[in-house]
Amino acid sequence: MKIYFAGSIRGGRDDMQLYLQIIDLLSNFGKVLTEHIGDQTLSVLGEDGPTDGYIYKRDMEWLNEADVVVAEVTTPSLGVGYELGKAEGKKPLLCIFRKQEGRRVSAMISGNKNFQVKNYKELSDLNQIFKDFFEVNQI
Ligand code: 6IA
Repeated sequence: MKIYFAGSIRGGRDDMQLYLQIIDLLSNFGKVLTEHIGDQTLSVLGEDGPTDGYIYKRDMEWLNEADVVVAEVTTPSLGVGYELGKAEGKKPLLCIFRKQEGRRVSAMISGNKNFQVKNYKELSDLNQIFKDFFEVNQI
């Protein structure tokens, strides 16, 4: 099972620690192709070597190769929204959103029946959400 995990980079790195833990949890269900999303050395500028063109091409290849896409959508990110749009209708998608005061998921995601959005409060809630998702979408 190849998993494409999407999370904000230039959209904001507030949840970086959490991404790291989510990637760890997802590794129990398959190979996470995008482990760098939780990379603590990656700042909001996301600059350290490869060009943006290289990153785009590599990520699109991984997205095509992935069996499923799991996106953390609490921190709004243009890149994550783009990835979700590209994958829509092609592979199973799961969006996870940390419910909190003053934040709502974009209607372009929550209003789209192709996107399964699951709310959670803390990391421990995710295990069951992932179990259910991967059970239904076994490869
Ligand atoms: O608009 P954002 O930067 O928030 O978009 C984040 C999403 O786009 C993530 O889910 C990634 O899959 C992808 N993405 C955007 N920037 C990068 C990036 N930059 N590296 C990998 N994926 C990215 C810095 C790379 C660094 C290791 C040289």
